[in-house]
Amino acid sequence: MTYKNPIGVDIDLETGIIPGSKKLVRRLSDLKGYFQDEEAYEKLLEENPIVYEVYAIEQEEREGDLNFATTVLYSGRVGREFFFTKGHYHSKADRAEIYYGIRGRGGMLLQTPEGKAEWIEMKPGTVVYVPPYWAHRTVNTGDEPFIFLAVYPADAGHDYGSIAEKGFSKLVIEEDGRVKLVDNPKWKE
Ligand code: S6P
Ligand code: ZN
Repeated sequence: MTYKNPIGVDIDLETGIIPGSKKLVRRLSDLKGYFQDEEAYEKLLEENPIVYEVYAIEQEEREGDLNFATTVLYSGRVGREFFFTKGHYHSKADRAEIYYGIRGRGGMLLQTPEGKAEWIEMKPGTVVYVPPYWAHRTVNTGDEPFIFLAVYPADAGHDYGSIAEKGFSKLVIEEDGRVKLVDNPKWKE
């Protein structure tokens, strides 16, 4: 039997950086078709800001093993919609996940394949359990980077297809300085 070596790392709680991790950058141009307000999207595309960065330590896709990653989701809006991550189901749909809030304010939008949505507010210290089968997307509703840790099965994988195509049944928007969830007019089951 050969054993893997344990890992201990310190997350930089200001920047979200995990030493030795693999970095992924998502700019606004990577999120084409995701936001409701296409005009506002095209306008902001001139700047093409970074929407989020992911710092991941991942293992081979094997049952029983775990990956972990921080996400740094920047503050911003496209029209009235707050910046968000793409959102996904897991390729192995029954794989669950744990999130832990590190910095900033935001929340998680979750959804069953039938479109039943849940919104869970997150701040530093909040733990969110993502049950099997639920799609999940994080949203920055604050004015500083929203940073969190995710721990997920190494064989979970990401299924972006259906969210890229249909989105979530709810939109998270700003209205009169408040965070509001409204029905997505484009949602179809
Ligand atoms: C992985 C976990 C997170 C996200 C990250 C970016 O299962 O849920 O690390 O990958 O927050 O979001 P997305 O939807 O672009 O993968
Ligand atoms: Zn996930």
